[in-house]
Amino acid sequence: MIRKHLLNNIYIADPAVHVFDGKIYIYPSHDIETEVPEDDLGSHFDMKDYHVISMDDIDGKITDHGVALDIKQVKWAGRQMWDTDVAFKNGTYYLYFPVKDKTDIFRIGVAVSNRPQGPFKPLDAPIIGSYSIDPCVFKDDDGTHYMYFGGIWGGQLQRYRNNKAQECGELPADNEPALCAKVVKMRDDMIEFDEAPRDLIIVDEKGQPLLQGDATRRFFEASWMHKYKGKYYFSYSTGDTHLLCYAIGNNPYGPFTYQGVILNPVLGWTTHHSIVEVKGKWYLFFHDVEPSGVTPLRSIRYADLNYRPDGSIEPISVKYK
Ligand code: FUB
Repeated sequence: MIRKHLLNNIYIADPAVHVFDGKIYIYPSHDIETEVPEDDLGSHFDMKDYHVISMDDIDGKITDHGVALDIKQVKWAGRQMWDTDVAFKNGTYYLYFPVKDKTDIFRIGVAVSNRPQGPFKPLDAPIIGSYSIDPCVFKDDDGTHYMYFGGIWGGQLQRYRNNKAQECGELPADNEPALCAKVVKMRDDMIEFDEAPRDLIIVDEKGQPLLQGDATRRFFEASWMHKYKGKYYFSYSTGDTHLLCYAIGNNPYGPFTYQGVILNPVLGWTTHHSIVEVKGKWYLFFHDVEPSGVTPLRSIRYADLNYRPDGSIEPISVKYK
């Protein structure tokens, strides 16, 4: 079943969803009306703060907890607060957020709170060695946390190779291996990387890395990781082909083998999601622009996510009137 949109007095997108203390917390981007014209770099996504939303239960009461972090609190920030995620360790909630610094380069910052709904206090500088967008922080069963991140085009991932900024960052040619999302183990204190970010390689059914020209399967942005029956499911958006896809691996670093589509194109240019288990049932949270009808003003909804007996996911399609 695909539910209606969560809230009608605020535009929210890029849902990262977690269950903390038995309650569902949604950490979204907060879309706002803007005069900035639309372009391929996503300049029209000019967000300035984050709200935290909670749900007492699936289909339960929804609460908007208000501003949890404002760009004005972040000393090093320039503009555009994009997709965030939150992790919990030893009594502290860590909010990871990508924002452009004052030189217009995306970095990933950290803000902390002792409550899941915030407010969050940002640290003075971004994570050393961080770049690009869309952090997702996954806790493995042994308690180790890994960050998955990256996004091409406006997400600036094409500007980097081997974690170093290039003089002229360009996408690989269509017949070359696709640009990869990144995966990195978090340090014990959760505020820095514990190693250099690694390429997250997605291979096809023959074990060959997906190519850049394989636009309906290669990575674009919106990383999410979840574990199902001992396997690691990496899911992501294909961006300009508007699909949410997934690939399966045997460990947090991969390689991951491409499996298929989770969500067919929704209304709006971007598609972005998270997958969460609540009381033994699985859900896909995602956004579309059905309420507003315009690209930069998105709204979150969710659907039941069903696994087949072989562990594959039944693709979801939203039917619009
Ligand atoms: O919300 C801004 C950007 O749009 C996100 O970072 C991308 O994943 C896309 O949803």
